[in-house]
Amino acid sequence: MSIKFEVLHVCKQSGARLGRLTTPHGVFETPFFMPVGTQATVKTLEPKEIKEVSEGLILGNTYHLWLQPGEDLVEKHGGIRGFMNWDGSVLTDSGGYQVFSLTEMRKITEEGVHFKHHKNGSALFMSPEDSIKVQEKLGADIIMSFDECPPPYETYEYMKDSVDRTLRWAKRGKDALSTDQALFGIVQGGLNEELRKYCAEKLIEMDFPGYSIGGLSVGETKEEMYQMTKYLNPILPFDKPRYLMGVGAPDDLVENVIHGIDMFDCVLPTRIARHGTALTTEGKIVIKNQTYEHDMKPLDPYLKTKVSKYTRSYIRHLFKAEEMLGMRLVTYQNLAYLKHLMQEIRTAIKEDRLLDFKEEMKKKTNYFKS
Ligand code: PRF
Repeated sequence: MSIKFEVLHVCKQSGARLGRLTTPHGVFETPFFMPVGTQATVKTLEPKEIKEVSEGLILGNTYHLWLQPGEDLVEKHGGIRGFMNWDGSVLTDSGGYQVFSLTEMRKITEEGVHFKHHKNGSALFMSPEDSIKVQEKLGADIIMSFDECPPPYETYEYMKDSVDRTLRWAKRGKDALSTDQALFGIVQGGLNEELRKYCAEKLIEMDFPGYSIGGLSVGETKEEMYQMTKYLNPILPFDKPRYLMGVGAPDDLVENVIHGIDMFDCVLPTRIARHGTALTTEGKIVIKNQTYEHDMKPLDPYLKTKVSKYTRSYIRHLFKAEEMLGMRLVTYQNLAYLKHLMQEIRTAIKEDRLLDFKEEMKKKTNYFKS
């Protein structure tokens, strides 16, 4: 196993954890946020810029790279890192979630999932072993078990079968692994606490180097999500990293860190950037709005970065004129803001004042208003 994790401090006010994760490609303070680089690129940014606005870890997607350009070509470049010229760390998702969220005509069998290509409709199949073999070639430091992510309001009977299958798939993936990449188990079980506990305990018996929480932020309310991370906090091993998959809105980051989460990823900051929504220390702003037509301030007056030299007025113009630079600048800003937020969260944990920090953030921003 090629990662190391230590909890360095527990916030006396909130119970949040400050830790250190060491991978073959760096040492990272937790909790942290990973930008999403689905196709071996964080959309619009060069690796040098990704470095500036991240902690040094990104997420890649097995599903997409398997389909295009294929794992063998990526392996020929020395994995995702060599392919995209990234010298930081990479985590890959297993494809489980993408198969369920992007594709239609799925048929789940014990062996794996039959489904249609999300663009050309061709017939495809992926098993837990296939996912591991592809992830070995993609070469990430941290990889994920192949899981099923069912909708949150499925029946108990469906969820129980699904969790049992996800557990069998986790075991098969673990047995198939032939590298020292760190394979995480994924806790599923929808909104049912009993099933979540059962899933977590069975995965813990299998002894993974880290545990992911899947099946959240898939249509349930924020309160339901927070309730589940709170519930799982004392069940998951204290000394292993916990990764909440696909969650990354500013309020969700703070709330879930309080419930013991160490790692996050989400397409939200980069996706909304391309539609002109900026995340700033003052809150969310929709840059295309008329309000910004004559606004001479930078996107984020309180966070100095290389995009601070442009006015809101100019960036609004770029979006109105459909110029690509607009997307790039807001992407940079949004990731820079999340990096800054996670840094502030870590400092607040260190100083035992994360609950105070949350209250200040509630007052200063619009992130907690739904
Ligand atoms: N499983 C996997 N990846 C994921 C999820 C999941 O449940 C989610 C759900 N938020 C995001 N990404 N494998």
